[in-house]
Amino acid sequence: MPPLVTLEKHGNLGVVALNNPPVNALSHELRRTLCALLAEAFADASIDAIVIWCEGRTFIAGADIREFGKAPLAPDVPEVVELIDRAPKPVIAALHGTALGGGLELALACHYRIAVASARLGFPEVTLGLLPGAGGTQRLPRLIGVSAALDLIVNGTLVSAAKAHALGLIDAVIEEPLKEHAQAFGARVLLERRPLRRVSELVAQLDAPEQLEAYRSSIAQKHRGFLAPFHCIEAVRAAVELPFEAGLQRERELFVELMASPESKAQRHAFFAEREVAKLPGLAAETATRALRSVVVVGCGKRARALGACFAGAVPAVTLLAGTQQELDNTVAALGVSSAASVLDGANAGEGRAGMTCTLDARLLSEADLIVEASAGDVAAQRSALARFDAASRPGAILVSTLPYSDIDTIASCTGRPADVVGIHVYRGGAARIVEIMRARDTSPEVSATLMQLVKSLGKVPALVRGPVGSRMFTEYLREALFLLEEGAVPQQVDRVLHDFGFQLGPFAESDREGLDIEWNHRKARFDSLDPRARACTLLEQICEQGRFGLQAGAGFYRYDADGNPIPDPDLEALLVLHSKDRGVVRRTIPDHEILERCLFALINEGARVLEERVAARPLDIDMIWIHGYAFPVYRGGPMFYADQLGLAGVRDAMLEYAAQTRAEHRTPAPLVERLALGAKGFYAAP
Ligand code: 3H9
Repeated sequence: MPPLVTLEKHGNLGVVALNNPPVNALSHELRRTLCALLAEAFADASIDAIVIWCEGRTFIAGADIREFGKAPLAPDVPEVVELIDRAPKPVIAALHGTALGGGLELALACHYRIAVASARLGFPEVTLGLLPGAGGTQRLPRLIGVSAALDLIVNGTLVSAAKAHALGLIDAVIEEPLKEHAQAFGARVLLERRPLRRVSELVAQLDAPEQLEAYRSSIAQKHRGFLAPFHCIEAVRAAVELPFEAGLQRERELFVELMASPESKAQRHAFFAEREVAKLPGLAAETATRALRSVVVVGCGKRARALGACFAGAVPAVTLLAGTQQELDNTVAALGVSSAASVLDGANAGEGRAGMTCTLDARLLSEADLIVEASAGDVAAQRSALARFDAASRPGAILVSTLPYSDIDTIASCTGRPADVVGIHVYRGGAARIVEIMRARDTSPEVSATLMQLVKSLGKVPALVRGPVGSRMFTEYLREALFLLEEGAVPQQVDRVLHDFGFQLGPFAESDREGLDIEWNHRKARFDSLDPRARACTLLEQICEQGRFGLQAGAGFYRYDADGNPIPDPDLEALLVLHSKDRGVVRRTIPDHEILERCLFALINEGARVLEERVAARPLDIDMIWIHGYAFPVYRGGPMFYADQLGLAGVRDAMLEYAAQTRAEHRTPAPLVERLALGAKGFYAAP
């Protein structure tokens, strides 16, 4: 292995190169070697200035996150940074790739900073539930002012080299190759006898006396539930109110507090889970994939348009196949709209407009590499559609089902090529970052790998599963919420409790937004298999039978005003009261904590069943689906991580208690919950 750090002499310049792939994280061994070589360069009388740069694809991307939570080993990142600040000769940081977190802090302690044009700089610590803990919160406001510093630190925004230069964060944008131009810059610093510019010696000042309070109020709603953004503001306050050394100490205290917080633990878990989710055990990284040059999405409805817009970002030819002239005309008209409505919703809206066409010509099926069924509303229709595609398409074409609740094995079995069949589920009309890829029993690894690669190329996170996960868990969550309505709660109370927990929307507002017909159809399809209480809880059909299909229809669990804002509806509440009476249920005031626990535990319990049945391979797949698909608060780490933090014995006991209290059989803890609770284990430590 090449050394992690080297020191070369070029005339009177010392060039320190870091080489710690993939992202030059500041690991312990790297810090140790770096300090030793810096000390050597400081002591070497033949070296007048030092350039620090990195081999590989990036400058230092931060502290080594894998060391977090372990006993700190000296020298720590702040020690390295302060060593550079106190250097007796100019130190120049030469940046490329991403200079992030501790990496940018190291650069800020240097006396000059230069970057190539493609470099990006920032403090993403806040996304890990942390703050820059190696002087970043003290130096950045001193260098670029409080307002710009708050923006970078609190929002984790990355800036380009040009922007960084405009802000005064770097001294120059230089040409490539980096190493040579950095040395030339170093030589200039010496030639011009530029002074040692220590950022720590500058002064940070507020623009207005109430600036920090005003900023805090302005971010309160956006960062609701998170701890780190508010600690970041406090650290910046220290930069303006305290001398540098005392400010560093305050920053350290706040950093240590965050590091120990459940919020940061959950966010760090989410960081690694997001990278792990795409590496599925059993699907080798080198699995071959098929080329995707053309995709036909069959249908022109909401689902089809959302899928088409997604794919158009990554596949050269994406065509929506209309069933009728009317559909074709409507879709073409919708494609022409310039607002972000309909087709262009989602992250890839721009590309979607450029790359998508619509046709009536079904002969296109014979040329497609991927055919997506997005028009059928039930399993029978989906089966017959896939059988038709099977006959019409060429060998090797991949056939995709998109029903969120469908049994993918049943659908695949209606074709003569089950190895080529797979299901996908996009969330929030394709705007969510997660895509569930549902492989059937016989789906070939090549087909799974092709879909995983496609999803990654869309900038989204793929979760490879054996059947519906998110929607299946949502059904149980909603069912519990409906039982609460039956027992005495109203939608706005349940939604408020889940919103306060950290969801953007509670289960009723979420269902209204997605459309109640989806859950209703699913309920009808499996009515016979429901337990007696679920069958008797007919609230969903009563609401849908009134045409209240949710937000689009103007009413669902709420009524909606012209701007789509939900309004609690007395008619709905009257319906609830009548329903409870018919069922012989005496309505009661249900405490918030009961609402929260019953809804969350229903979710967790179904997650346990999903794991037990191996529909999801790992708890992290479920956590990613819920964080990205349903906006489960990332600072709680996802339902399975959260359950582990609560302790499964407590979850099991509470479920049994509620079951006894409300005599609801379905709340029996899943066998996996029982087993783990008995063994004092969690989902993430399951045998
Ligand atoms: C910090 O600096 C605290 C200080 O303020 C104070 C200290 C006292 N450490 O994302 P990728 C791994 S906090 C360890 O797939 P990309 C990553 O897990 C840190 N490992 O690549 C993955 O491993 P694997 C502040 C790290 O090109 C591999 O590298 N910095 C770290 O899509 C490739 O990553 C951050 O928060 C790390 N710091 O994106 C930056 N970073 O191959 C976090 C990455 O085993 N990192 N890995 O799955 C990123 O945002 C992206 O990784 C980056 C590259 C943009 C750099």
